[in-house]
Formats: sequence, C-alpha cells, structure tokens
Amino acid sequence: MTRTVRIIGAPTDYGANRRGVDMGPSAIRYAGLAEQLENAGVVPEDAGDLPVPRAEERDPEANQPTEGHAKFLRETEEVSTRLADDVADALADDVTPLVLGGDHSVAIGSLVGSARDADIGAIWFDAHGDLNTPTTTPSGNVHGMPLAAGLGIADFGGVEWANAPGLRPENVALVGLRSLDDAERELIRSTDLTAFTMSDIDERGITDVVDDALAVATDGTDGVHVSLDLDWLDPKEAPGVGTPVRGGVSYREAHSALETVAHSESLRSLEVVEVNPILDEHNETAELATELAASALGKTIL
Ligand code: B3U
Ligand code: MN
Ligand code: MN
Repeated sequence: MTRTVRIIGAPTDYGANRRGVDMGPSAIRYAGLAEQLENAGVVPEDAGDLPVPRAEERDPEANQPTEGHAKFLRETEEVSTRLADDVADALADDVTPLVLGGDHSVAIGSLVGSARDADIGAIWFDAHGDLNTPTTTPSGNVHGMPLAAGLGIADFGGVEWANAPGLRPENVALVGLRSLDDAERELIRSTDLTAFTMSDIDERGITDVVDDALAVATDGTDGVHVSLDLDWLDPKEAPGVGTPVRGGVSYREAHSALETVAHSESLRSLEVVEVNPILDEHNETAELATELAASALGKTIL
C-alpha cells in the first residue's frame, strides 16, 4: 500500500538561542519537499504550520520549573501539546507524520505523540546528546533537552506533557555524537541508552552502526521515531544550523544512514529540525533536509 506522509510544520525558535530557525519549515517546503516525497513514491499531504507566537511577544522566564532553568517553558508546553495531538492523529489515520522544525525542542511533541498508543524506539541523528535537564543545562535552551524530556528524565515540574511513557531508554540509540556535556555523558553511562559516536562511525562504517541502532530501536517496539538534527552533518555540508560542530557525517554517509532506515521498514514517525535559513548558504541545508527525508521514506535511484 502506498504510504501517505503528513507534513506538520512546527516553526519554533523557543528552544534555541539563534533566531531564524523558526523559518525552517518554510525553507524546507521551498526546497521542494513535496516533489522529493513524490519521488520517494509516497503521497505527501501538507497540514500546514502549527500556530507559534513570536518569541519577542513572550517572556522567556515567565514559567520556570521548580528546579533549574528552561527558557520559554510555557510556550514549549503549548507547542508540544498541540504537536503531540497532531502526530498521534496522523498515526491514527494510518499516515506517517513528518514534522518540520523549528528547533529541536519540537521533538518533545513528536515523541509524546508517536508514543501515545504504542511502544516506540527512537534513533537520534545529532552532533549533540539533547539529554540535558533544567538542572544540568549549560544554556537554559530546551533544544538541548528533548530526549531527556521524552524519557521522563528532565523534570519540568509537570512531566505529563513532556514525557513519552511508550519510549524506554533501552530502545533509544544516539548516532554520530561529538559534543556532549558532562552530565549527558554521565547519563549515557549510567542508563540503558545506546550511543554511537563519530569514532564508531569512522571505525565501523555508517551502515553497520545504523543497523545496530535499528536493532536497538525495533527490539520489542511497534516502530521507530527518527529525529534528524541537521547539525548531525558536517557543517561543510549543512552550514545552516545554529550550533555547528566540526567533524560530522558526510553527504553520502547521511543518505546511506537514512536509506538503511527505509530498508528496515520500521519508520513510524520522522522529524527534520534545526534548519536555520538565515545562517544557510543558498538554502542548501534545507535542500539536504528534503533529500534526507526522501531517503528515509524510500527514495531510490533505480
Ligand atoms: N549541549 C548544549 C548545546 C546544544 C545542544 N543542542 C544544541 N546545542 N543544538 C546545550 O545547550 O544543552
Ligand atoms: Mn538536537
Ligand atoms: Mn544538535
């Protein structure tokens, strides 16, 4: 049966410290997302963008957790709650949700929605761990916390909206790590999370590593949520991101990884995040996001 993909734009920048990432969904659509998805043999359906009030109209400190610091927490809760409903509705309609960020805080809504009526695994393609909490964060930026939130580790003082009970650490694999804070490293060591660094990819090759990540994420689950932060790629390939880190995966490795995801036929929900058109060169990071989404959804050359 042909897969239908519902595009859900989440134009936030609450979780990042750089303006511009809120224009990500628009840049990704402009880069030809619908056409790329048709080339992948799926039927795209565009649900438009979630309403997201401008950050300038809000006070980032208005609602703080009992302990620690998390900027724009109320706004993040509003967007996450709506996004979780939209993602869950898509899945209930037998449609694959494709969330366009926005900064990576949108992953809270994606994870919660994808895990609402199911046990899910998650693969996190990212230079960063996104495992900070309001008490460990060096920045207060929620885009450094969504995986910890989904796992119920980050306590925002009312975890119901942020915690995805259907997601367990033993079904989570982080791939391509090269920038971790001390507390994140500690957390990875002390839990059942699986983490592959760039060194693992250097040593073993991307397809082997992604095969292992898929084995982790599919073990006893109903499907896999793939979270693709464009800063996973080397900044030479993806310059349009707020927090670039040298030494990321190449263009070929990225495609190969997402093709491996497609072959596994386990993809349940997908998101592409952190595309910042203001920092981009000729929209190439947005184009890359569309191409990689198509690869994850089964695009082949022959
Ligand atoms: N770990 C740092 C930096 C960071 C996380 N995610 C991004 N940057 N994009 C933090 O602020 O939590
Ligand atoms: Mn991230
Ligand atoms: Mn990142």
